[in-house]
Amino acid sequence: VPLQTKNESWKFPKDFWYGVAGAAYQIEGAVKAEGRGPSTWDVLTHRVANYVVTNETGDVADNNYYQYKEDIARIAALGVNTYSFSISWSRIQPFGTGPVNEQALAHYDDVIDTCLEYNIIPMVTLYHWDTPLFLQNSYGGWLDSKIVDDFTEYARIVFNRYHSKVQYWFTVNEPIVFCGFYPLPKNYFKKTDIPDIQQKYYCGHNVLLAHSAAYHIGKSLNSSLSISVKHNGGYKIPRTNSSEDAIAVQRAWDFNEAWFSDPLFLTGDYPKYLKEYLDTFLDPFTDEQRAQINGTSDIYAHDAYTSDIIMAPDSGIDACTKNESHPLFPSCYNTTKLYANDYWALGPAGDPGTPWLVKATDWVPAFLHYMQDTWKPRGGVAITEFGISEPFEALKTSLPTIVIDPIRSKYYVDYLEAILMALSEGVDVVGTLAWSIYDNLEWSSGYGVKFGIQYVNLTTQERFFKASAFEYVNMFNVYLEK
Ligand code: GBH
Repeated sequence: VPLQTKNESWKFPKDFWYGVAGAAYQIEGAVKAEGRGPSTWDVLTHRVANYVVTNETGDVADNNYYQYKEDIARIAALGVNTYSFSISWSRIQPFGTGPVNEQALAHYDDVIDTCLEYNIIPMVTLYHWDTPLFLQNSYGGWLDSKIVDDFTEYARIVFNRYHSKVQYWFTVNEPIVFCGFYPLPKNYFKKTDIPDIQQKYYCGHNVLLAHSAAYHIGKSLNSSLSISVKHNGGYKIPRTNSSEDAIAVQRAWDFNEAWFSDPLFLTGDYPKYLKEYLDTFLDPFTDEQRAQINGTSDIYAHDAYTSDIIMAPDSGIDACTKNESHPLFPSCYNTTKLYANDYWALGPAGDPGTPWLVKATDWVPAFLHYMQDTWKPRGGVAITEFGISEPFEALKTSLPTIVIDPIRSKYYVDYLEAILMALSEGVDVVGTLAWSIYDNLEWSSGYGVKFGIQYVNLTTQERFFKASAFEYVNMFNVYLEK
């Protein structure tokens, strides 16, 4: 009888990076400080009633703009080795184009230098959803190809300033998500003639051009930089083994991850089914553009929180086309996606505030294999966000300084074990980033949905570790190759 389980030999490689992540608008606050210009999110939070369910804003958030030194010291003390944050474009260029704000550049210099002092690897995301308002209102932001040059110029400024200190870069966070914000609420932003259902794809088109242009600028400054897009989505599991569900799964990949991953890693162009659809209203990429886009992502960076069950509609895989003008109209895909919570017991139900997220850690090895085998990233696969929200009130213990969060702890332990298993099976996983460094503005869900491995008292701005922070780092104490 074998006494040892196979995890005897499990190891994270020596150079594995393991850290925590946050994003500018969700944590910084200080929205009017040191020359910051407004972004789309200032309008969404201040002007659009109930866009954030609680009508909360990022005005103060976690006060990270002022407490970053304490924040970095705390994560260093915890024992992780990486901090991933985003830069606010409208701090660097208050109008998104034109004048550069030296105070903001000096601020992020200090954030980066503080990381380096503590031996924390800084990772920078250029854009995590906060479009400078001037760009949104002058030409529609990501809907217009003008943003390609503006983003490229912004990237040039930031790469120029920090390329000798920062090795890991992400240009844009989750384009599927922020392109999906379009159409933005009417009457608050510049009007556009692009039909609602096409807007997200115009956005995606400009994202691919802007990202790839920025990539080439970064690489020309320093060819050893690692520059990637942060992808997102769930692993796609067919509801049954029917051939229709298999088609539904393939469509789901095509209209989500592959929308950006196939152009970046494989072909410079969209996956087949998506391309057929997009060619009905977008100019196809030119040969030159395809050459510019192809190969411009070093790691397959995925924010992989969960899995989704995918099925063909009850009325058949093509039933959704009946009243549509094109056989691959994306509603075909939309009607096939089911939240795991509702349809299949993948794991314990999550926070009611995040119905899209269940703990589906059993599927992580298959997911990692799929990413590596499908997109073959030269820099390996990384989980650049993972985590689970857990309501706080029920979890507060009598101790004043620690929060017990068993659902999150179990999620991190099981997820990291699944990564160890995938590593032992040959998947080149290079790092993980826990979302999030602490509870923060969970976008339109407000502050009540809590993903942090630290709790923040938003009145006093005091930080408290949760138990999951220690569980997370302990996995590396135990399994990191010495
Ligand atoms: C990440 O997105 C973000 O990068 C990060 O800023 C955020 O705080 C974190 O997740 C936690 O949510 O409400 O049913 O329409 C993860 C991908 C895509 C998951 C949008 C939630 C909305 C589902 N997210 N999705 S629904």
